[in-house]
Amino acid sequence: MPVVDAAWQEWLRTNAARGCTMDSMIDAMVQAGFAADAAAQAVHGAFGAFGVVASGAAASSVAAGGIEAALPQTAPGAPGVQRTPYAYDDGPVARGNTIRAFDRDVQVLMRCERPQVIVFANVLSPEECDEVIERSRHRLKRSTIVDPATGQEDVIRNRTSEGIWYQRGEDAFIERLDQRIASLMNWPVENGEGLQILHYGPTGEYRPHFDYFPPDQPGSTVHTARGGQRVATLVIYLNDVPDGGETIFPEAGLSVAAKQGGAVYFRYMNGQRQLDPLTLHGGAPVRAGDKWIMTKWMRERAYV
Ligand code: PD2
Ligand code: ZN
Repeated sequence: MPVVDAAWQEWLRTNAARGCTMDSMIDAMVQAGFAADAAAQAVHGAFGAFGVVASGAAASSVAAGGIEAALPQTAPGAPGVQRTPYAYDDGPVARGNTIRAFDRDVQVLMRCERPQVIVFANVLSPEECDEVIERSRHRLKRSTIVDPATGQEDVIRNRTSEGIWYQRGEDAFIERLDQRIASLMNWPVENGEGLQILHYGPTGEYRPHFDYFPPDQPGSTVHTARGGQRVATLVIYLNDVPDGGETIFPEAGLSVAAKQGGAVYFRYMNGQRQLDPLTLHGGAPVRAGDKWIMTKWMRERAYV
């Protein structure tokens, strides 16, 4: 069984401060191999230690089937203070079962409304996936994560993968992928960060987290200064993972299998600039083979 080491303590602290529910954190720890009572004890300790207000009403409404997203929103400067529930407005992605995305027809396999998640097939061809992998294989570096307190990027054990970034429009091939992805997400190409390629080996994982920058943490300012907050993510799978490696949404009970050329989209900022805590998500441990993904994060404004 794993132990609550320094990396887990950091995970407990940041997720409690970001407004995650106790239930979701206990679930994530149990998925990672902790006994339920040990997970509950660690999570309760984190909420006590960091003075975060847990909302029993929020947790029970989700357990009862998620009728409304009544999870606490975190007010700037006041972690865990309950604000209004996240309001689900219409997202930008086109309706229909097939979406013409710049130069390619993309199939919609599944849509979830709360949280807003869409699963696609055929975003990239197998040849394009292989080309991205081959271009990236020799340039990988151990992935980093943003420390919410300082805004600095650190290598930490919550994310066991290696990655590289491609600048937006870096060459004709990347430019075409940027255009297709922006068209599919129906968001300006200028608002996109560069594409990030990640490789996970056997057992590699990315523990549950939010892609948005926590609004109440001082370290976020340096990131939101360029283009504002992140609003939505597209994770594209570049290979088939034989076992494990799903993208998981523990609050929603959703799991998306990694199939080559397919993708998962999720949107977490609405028109009122609220952030959706149900988009807590992670990359489950790879149980066989390895896993390659390409990620696009979209911002509120042009990312320069
Ligand atoms: O590898 C994934 O499935 C995954 C899951 C959650 C990647 C990311 N987040 C990410 O790159 O933000
Ligand atoms: Zn993520």
